[in-house]
Amino acid sequence: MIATLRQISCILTFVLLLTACRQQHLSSSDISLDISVNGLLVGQSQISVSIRDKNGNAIENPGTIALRGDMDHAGMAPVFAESSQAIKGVFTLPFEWTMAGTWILEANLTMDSGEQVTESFRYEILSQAGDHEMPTMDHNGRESQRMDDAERNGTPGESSAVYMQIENSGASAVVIAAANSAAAHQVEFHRSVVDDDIARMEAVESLVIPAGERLELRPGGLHIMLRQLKTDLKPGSSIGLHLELASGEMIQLSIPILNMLMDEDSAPTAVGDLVFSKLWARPASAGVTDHNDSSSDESASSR
Ligand SMILES: [Cu+2]
Repeated sequence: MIATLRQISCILTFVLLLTACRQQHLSSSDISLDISVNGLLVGQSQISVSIRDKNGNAIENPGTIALRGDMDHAGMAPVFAESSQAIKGVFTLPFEWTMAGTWILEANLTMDSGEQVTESFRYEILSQAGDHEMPTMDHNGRESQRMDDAERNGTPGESSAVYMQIENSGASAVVIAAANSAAAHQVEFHRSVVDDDIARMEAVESLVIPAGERLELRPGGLHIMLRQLKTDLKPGSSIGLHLELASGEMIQLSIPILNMLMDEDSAPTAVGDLVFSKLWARPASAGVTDHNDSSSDESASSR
């Protein structure tokens, strides 16, 4: 009897809370976020983000929208845009596609209540000159492809890139012959190159820092590629990176995982003649890999 009363009062409180919430603000689950892009060629475009409630009605002051565009390979620089001015529930933002290729556009709405709604979309951006290859998009008047969670978690996942500046104050050139990290199965030196507005990456055998010079690893240029990640790279965490010099010397660095590099993040590390600064790596999630751990547990228990 007491339990029943308590249950009833619980339900009542819940209903009251729900009603109160509904009156104050919309919850994030009541919101739908849609994107339309005016311009799918390299260069300036205009992106409209419309925020509607469940019934399709425009929401007057939805909050602040933040766009982040990433190319599907990790070596390129992301593009950002932000606006808190919506007209009849629609934000209109200028956005620049800096390269041709596949882009993942993430739209994040922060409501006045602090709640957030995030959706990701995939776009194929073509170069101005007119490409030979047709983009992989549907032709039903929708140029975007909403991504499901599995896709989102897998992309740009599995790979990330490490950036840094290396200064050589010594009298002879330093050659970094190899790199490895416990965070990835494969670590390679890459260079992002652009041919006819198409971005691609090519492998570089070693990193050479001439005497008295500085080598810059940055988005859109040289980078250290982490492939087949073993662990998720979460913003705020860090990973270890070993560099092997041609001289045989080993250098151990700690690389912070950052969404983007800020000045305050750069703490230089000096090793011999070299000074490493502006170290960072892109967040990414490890791909779906084999789960050998669980199978070994099984074989242990069956014995
Ligand atoms: Cu790369």
